[in-house]
Amino acid sequence: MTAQTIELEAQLDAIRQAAQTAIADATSLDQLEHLRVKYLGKKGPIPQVLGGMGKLDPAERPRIGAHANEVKEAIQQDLDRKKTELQTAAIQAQLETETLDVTMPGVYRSQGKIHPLNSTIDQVLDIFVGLGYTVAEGPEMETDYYNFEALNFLPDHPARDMQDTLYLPDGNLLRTHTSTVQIRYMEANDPPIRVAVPGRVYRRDTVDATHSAVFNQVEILAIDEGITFTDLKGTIKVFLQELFGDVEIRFRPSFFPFTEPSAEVDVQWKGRWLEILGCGMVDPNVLKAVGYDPEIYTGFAAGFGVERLAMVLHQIDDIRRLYSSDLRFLKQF
Ligand code: 2U9
Repeated sequence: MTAQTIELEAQLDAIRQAAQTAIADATSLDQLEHLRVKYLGKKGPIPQVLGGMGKLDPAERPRIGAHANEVKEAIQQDLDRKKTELQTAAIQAQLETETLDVTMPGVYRSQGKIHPLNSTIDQVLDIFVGLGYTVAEGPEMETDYYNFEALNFLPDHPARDMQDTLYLPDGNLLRTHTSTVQIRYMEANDPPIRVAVPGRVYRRDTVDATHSAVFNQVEILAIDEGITFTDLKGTIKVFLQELFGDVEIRFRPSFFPFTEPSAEVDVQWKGRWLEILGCGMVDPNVLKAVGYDPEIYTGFAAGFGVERLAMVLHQIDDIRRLYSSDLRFLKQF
């Protein structure tokens, strides 16, 4: 071995030594990357040493080449080992700072519930959707035409007194029933139709345990060729059976401007008859108003006060409980 070979080997060993110490002292992955470039990069010390091989006896060159490879591999191994070590330490540090105390009580969030009025509306609509009805909604502010005239309320008929409401300065009014929506629906659709309409309605009423000036209705309407009072009775019977179970019901004659004949329906409830809804065959004048030919089409309609149904279903004694937002009451549902 020549002195030059010995010299180059010593240089390679010195590089290995320096790299080893620097890698051992590294404290971050950034530093480690910096050392990789410094010791193993193209501009690093090893290619420089290998550049000096030109002066060597050709027989000695493979020895230096092999030694240089050993040094590179050793440095690479040091880098890999240190990298794993630093990564493990980083995870360990993160685990220590981000410990989760699974015994800590959670943040309490009270769960909202469906209001009994809304669940009653849902129940009613579910039954009619099951019978093939479409659900429709419409505006609460209405014209005299949609609320009264199209529904066969004559201008000075006393039936208007029963449904007095708030009139707005522009002549519009707050609807007294959701029948306005069926008129709009019929104007937009040709028969046959089956529609169920939920919504808020307004009346000039003195508030007490069973009356509210704002309340909710669901109304239904079915128009087709050949519909009779028998279809109305069958539909109402199925509806009340679905809602209340097996109850006895009775139809009593009544009057509404928009139906002829009209009836009110009572159910047996706690040993007495309880009025639950109004209904009837749609008056031919109402059909004419929307352009349906009453010689071809007939139909029936019915209206339910949702509060009334909810009060019966849940044994609520005062309608005002449904509007008071008292959680002691609402939490029962
Ligand atoms: C059209 C034609 C007819 C809907 C009907 C009733 C009878 C009825 C009351 C029940 C309790 C209102 O909420 S309440 O005060 N409703 O008695 N409603 S027939 O008749 C219609 C609807 C739309 C086009």
